[in-house]
Order: sequence, then C-alpha cells, then structure tokens
Amino acid sequence: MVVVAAATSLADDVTGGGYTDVAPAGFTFALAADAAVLSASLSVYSDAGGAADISGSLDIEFAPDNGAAQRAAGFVSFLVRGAQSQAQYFARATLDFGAGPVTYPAAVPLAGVTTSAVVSANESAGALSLNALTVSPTLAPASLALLGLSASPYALGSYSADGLHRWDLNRLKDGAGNTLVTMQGDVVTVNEYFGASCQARPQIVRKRRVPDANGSGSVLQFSELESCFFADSNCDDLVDVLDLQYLLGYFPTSGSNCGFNSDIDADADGQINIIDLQALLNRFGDGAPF
Ligand SMILES: [Ca+2]
Ligand SMILES: [Ca+2]
Repeated sequence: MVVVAAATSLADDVTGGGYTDVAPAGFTFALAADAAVLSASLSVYSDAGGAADISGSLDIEFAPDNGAAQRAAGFVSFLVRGAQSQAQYFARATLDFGAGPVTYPAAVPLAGVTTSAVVSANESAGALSLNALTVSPTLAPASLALLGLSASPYALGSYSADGLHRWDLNRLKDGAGNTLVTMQGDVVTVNEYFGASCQARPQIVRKRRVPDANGSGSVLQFSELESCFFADSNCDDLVDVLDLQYLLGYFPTSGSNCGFNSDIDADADGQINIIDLQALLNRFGDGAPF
C-alpha cells in the first residue's frame, strides 16, 4: 500500500501515515505513532518541495473522531477541506512527543495527493454520501486501519474504538482522482495500527478479497471483506514460503497479546503455535482451488 511509510526519520515513533479518504474538496492525512502525541499540526503546500505553504487558504482541523484521547493513544488524523477538485496537494505534519517538534515526513520531496473529480451533486456541495460502506472487525479495541488496493495510491482510513472498522468505498480513487470500481476477487490490504497500545507489534497487515456480490464481475458495493484460504495468507492462490514467513512473523503468540493475529490461528484456539504451523505445512505447495 503506497500511503504507508516506515518513518525512520521520526526515530521510529511513527509507524505509518499518509493520505486517505480523498474527496473532491479535500482529503484526510492520518498517521499512527507508538507514543502519545502531545500536539500536532498539519501544513499543506502546493509544491513537493514544501516551499509554498497554502495552509491559510484551506480548512485544516483534527478529524471529528480524533480527539485528545485518540492523540494520546498515538493516533492523529487531520481533515483538510476547501481544496479544489482534481488538484494536487502536499502535506507535512509537525508532531510533539514531548521532546520538541518533529516533522513527518522529515524529508522532501513530499508525497502528493490528487483530490478527486466531482461525480455527484452531493460532492459538489461538499457532502459525501455514505452508500457503499464496508465493515471489518478490528484486532484490538482501538486502532487505525487503512484499506488499500494496489490500483489506488490512497488508502481508506478508519479509526475504530468499538471493534469495527468502516470504510466508504466511494472514496476509493485512482491516482488521477477518479473513482475506482473494485472487481470480485481483487485483493485488498488492510493495515491495522495499534498506536501506543501495542508497542510490541505496532502493525498487522492482512489480506482480504472483494466478495463475489452478484456474479457480474464489477462490484460497486460490498458490506464485508472475504477471508482467503487459511494457509494462503497473502491471497495469491498458492501456499508457499511467503505464507510460511507470514505465519512465522506472528509466531508464537496468544490471544491475550495485543499483537495476536487471528488470521493464522488455523484451529481457532487463541494460540499461534506448532499446531497452526503444522496445519499450514500440511497444505504446503497446494494451489487454488483449495
Ligand atoms: Ca500464498
Ligand atoms: Ca491455534
């Protein structure tokens, strides 16, 4: 997923961040840190070099679900509005973890975001309808999850404190800001970040598929993501060394650990252990259909 970047420039405080939820008149910039964020601000530029600051012409605020408690848990999400449709913007956050301000990303050129085209009366009025909401259970009580498709440089962001992530598929855009229509079988990446609550494992990556909604191929709406075959963690229709490496990356853990990944718990006993490893090895080399 393109928007997620390891933030070595932030002394490993920030484990992910980027542009999400692109709309005609704006976008969201979200990041997760493994420590409490004491203060945060966002500057928006018209150039990748970060020289022309146009923040004053935009409406920049914390997202409605990003209060002080969320920021103390390491989650920061800005809502940028007042932009032009199909125009390019660049942003950089300034964060304080208690040792003075640091910027993310630290270096230029900054990654850019292209706001989307206006495709409905709602959007031209600045209000987006939510008519293709996709829901997925979270792995932890509080987490930021970014849903991405390889065809889109912008993930869809979802902060959850109630056990469910919700993404608005209307906001899935390609690099030019046009709406993306998903196809059945498309592989979706869900990057879930746990902020300051799980420093041992700040991030879990899971693959899902767009379900076969009506047999017609293109899928305009789906409510739930589909899991792949238990031994095929990366959803590439093959059980091979990549799936083995994935399992070993979460091995061994138990359900009481914050970084527990239920995807590879083959026997659903709340433990990732030799039983689950053996279950995968029993299918090693198999290909779809499983
Ligand atoms: Ca695989
Ligand atoms: Ca197990």
